[in-house]
Amino acid sequence: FYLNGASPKGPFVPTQADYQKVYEAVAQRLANETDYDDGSYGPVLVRLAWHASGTFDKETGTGGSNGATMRFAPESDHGANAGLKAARDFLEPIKAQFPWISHSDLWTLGGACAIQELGGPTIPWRPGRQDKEVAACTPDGRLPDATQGPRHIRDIFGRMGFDDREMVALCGAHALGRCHTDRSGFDGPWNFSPTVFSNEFFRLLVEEKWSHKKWNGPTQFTDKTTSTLMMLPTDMALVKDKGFKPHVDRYAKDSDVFFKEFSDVFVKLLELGVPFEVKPEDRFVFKASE
Ligand code: HIF
Repeated sequence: FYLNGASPKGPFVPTQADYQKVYEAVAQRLANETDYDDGSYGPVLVRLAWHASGTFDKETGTGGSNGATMRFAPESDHGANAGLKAARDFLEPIKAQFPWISHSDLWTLGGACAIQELGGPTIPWRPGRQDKEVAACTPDGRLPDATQGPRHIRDIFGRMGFDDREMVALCGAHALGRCHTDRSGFDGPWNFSPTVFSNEFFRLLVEEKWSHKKWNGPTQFTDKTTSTLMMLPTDMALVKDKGFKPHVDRYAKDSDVFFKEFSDVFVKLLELGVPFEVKPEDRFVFKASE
């Protein structure tokens, strides 16, 4: 018996076609498992890929997607990661089907797949991440706190190596999914189509009137027109801050510009701290489902 798809001929070396098969298996499972949340695991897969990557610290080179240390406590129990077990469990049957792929590669590929399958831009992706042991778990506090303002956003994303424009572009991913009171304490979706990737997050930020939600939960904002949508304090920071606002306006106006800039910055996020052998120009562009 041979581990990880190895054969008598030697170790199994997956090709782009093998990774495309993993992509298709994730896409197929996304299409089948519609009995979850707003009808798709896509948003929570994007959140898993981001929380696996967003622990990166450029000073020490620690954290990032290389390692998939969120498999272990204490990282899996960090408050910011509440609810991500749903995403990790969703991907386990895929891991069983393709045992040669690392969890770290699978979690990031899952995020790229979800963005593409939900109608977003292509997210070119390359393999090369290796799972690490529990000792590589990152300390709590590396992921952002939604109750904070612009300085905190710059502290957290600056630590990963992003500039203002990139921070705003990333934030457009809040077009997807929703907040859950039993996970973060916040409640509701950012727009009316939480399973479609779009620039709606920016359009609504600019065009809607937002006021404090009257409730017993943490401070969040609600739209004047329907009182069903939400913005986090960190989301509102993007329109209040002079450095961020011009980019919000650009993305609200031009979906193509947002898609392009978002793709570049999400690719960068998923690759933070990974020692790749595959060159950037050889990234795989997965074919999305019809
Ligand atoms: Fe989120 N984010 N995020 N986020 N996020 C939540 C949900 C999602 C922040 C806070 C929250 C990014 C940045 C930040 C997604 C993707 C990305 C929730 C709700 C909170 C509180 C969790 C829950 O209750 O289930 C903060 C403070 C961020 C820094 C500004 C990224 C850019 C937008 C990096 C990003 O890609 C996605 C997708 C979800 C929806 C998950 C779901 O289960 O539907």
